[in-house]
Amino acid sequence: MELSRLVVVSNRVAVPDPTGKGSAGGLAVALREAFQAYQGIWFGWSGKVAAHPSSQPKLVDKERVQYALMDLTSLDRQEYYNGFANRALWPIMHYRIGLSEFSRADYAGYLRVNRTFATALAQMVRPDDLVWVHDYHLIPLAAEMRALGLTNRIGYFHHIPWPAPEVLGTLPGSRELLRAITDYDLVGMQTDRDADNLRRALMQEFGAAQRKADIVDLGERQTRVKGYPIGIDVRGFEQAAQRSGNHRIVRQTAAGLGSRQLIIGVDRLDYSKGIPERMEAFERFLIGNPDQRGRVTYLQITPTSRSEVPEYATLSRVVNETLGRINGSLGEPGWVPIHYVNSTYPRSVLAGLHRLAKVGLVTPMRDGMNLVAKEYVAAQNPEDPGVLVLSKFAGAAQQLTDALIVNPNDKFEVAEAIRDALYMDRTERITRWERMMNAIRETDVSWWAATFLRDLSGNKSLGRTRTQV
Ligand code: GDG
Repeated sequence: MELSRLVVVSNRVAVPDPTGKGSAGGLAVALREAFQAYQGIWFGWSGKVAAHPSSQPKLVDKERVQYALMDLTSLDRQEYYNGFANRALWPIMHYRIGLSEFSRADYAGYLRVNRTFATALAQMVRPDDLVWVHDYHLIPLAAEMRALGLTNRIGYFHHIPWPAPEVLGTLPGSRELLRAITDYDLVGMQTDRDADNLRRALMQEFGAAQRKADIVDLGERQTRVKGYPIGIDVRGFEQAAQRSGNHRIVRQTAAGLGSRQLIIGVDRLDYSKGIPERMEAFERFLIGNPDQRGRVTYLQITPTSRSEVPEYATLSRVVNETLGRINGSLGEPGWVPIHYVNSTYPRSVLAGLHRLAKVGLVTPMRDGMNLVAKEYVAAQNPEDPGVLVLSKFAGAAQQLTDALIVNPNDKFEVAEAIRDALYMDRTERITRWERMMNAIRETDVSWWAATFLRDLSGNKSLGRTRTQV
């Protein structure tokens, strides 16, 4: 009998680069081990646009994994990716109703790309394969696969928040998306609160019953909806931080600091991350604590992202204005309060910079999990760890309760937390850090992938009627 294979589907596919170096993203690290247990396929968009893309993926075989890469048309990219996924769904999922721009054409493009992917997948997937779909770009994928007659076990993991039903309900098409999500056997969320939001929406919209704690019953089908907090490669990040002293950038940063304390923020340029709000909180801290001027430096590392989406261009302007104003009004010759860089650094450099920083500022307005919070903790020196200031609206706050938890909408509160972090004594820092480190070790990325896949593969008893597709 052939063993079941793992078929992963995500918007973008991380093909290992030929040098083997590359900066492996979280998902690639997470799946590396899963792909050692199961032989597999990783299917998704190549990131490329073509005038007449093939309906078949380009196949690349590497290290037991077959990467299956689809090109899109530029209209697909516009409607499916920039449009519905990133201009309509992303803001709604992050509770930003006012920023959500719905367009029927974009929604049609989103469904079209999901159908194209399902059609290509249907030709590759064997009956016993486990299919694991990732993120909001691909919510209707299982429904499209079922329509083509596939009865495989299909799981979905949602990397971003799932909002309260009242918020999701403002999005045209949300009822259809909810219907489509019930075509998955297992739906994973970052937190129990997100899972609860989805279960409540299904119950309200379709009168579904809750059979067990995490199983929603719609009569002919049952879907398990459960929290699986994503983790990081704790050991790998810890080791990278320990060895990071050799990196030029880390050494130069340490030398440039002298006796100043470093505060760090690392986020994609995204309005969900609360970057201008955080800069204003730091400004408030400097105004309230004039003795700290010239004694701290806040380094904000922010690779640009989604620059074709208008709201991101606006954010870029706002960040630059806020930064310029604060540095102009509070800076002095020889001291720049905020260093802001848009470069992308190797993970080993990030790990080293986190280790140098006495305070990690992770203050998103909303975040599914936020891996940076966990990376900051993993990078610390156990003898003299820094302090994490963490937004209550990051999924990570459910686990890292020993961080200084703040409401990012209150810059006075964040400013006080920065102060408390800088003045915290070493014994308290160590106690808090040890508890956080235990939490992230217990639920590291291997645990996450293995737990999800165990539940997905053991899910047969849920009783989807295989003929009703
Ligand atoms: C989504 C959800 C959820 C950042 N700058 C550089 C760099 N990064 C890395 C970080 C971290 C990753 O990117 C970002 O992950 P986050 O979790 O912080 O945020 P999103 O990108 O929004 O991710 C989020 C996540 O999915 C996983 O499920 O936690 O809530 O929004 O690993 O270190 N990496 C490198 N150079 C950089 O300059 N190499």
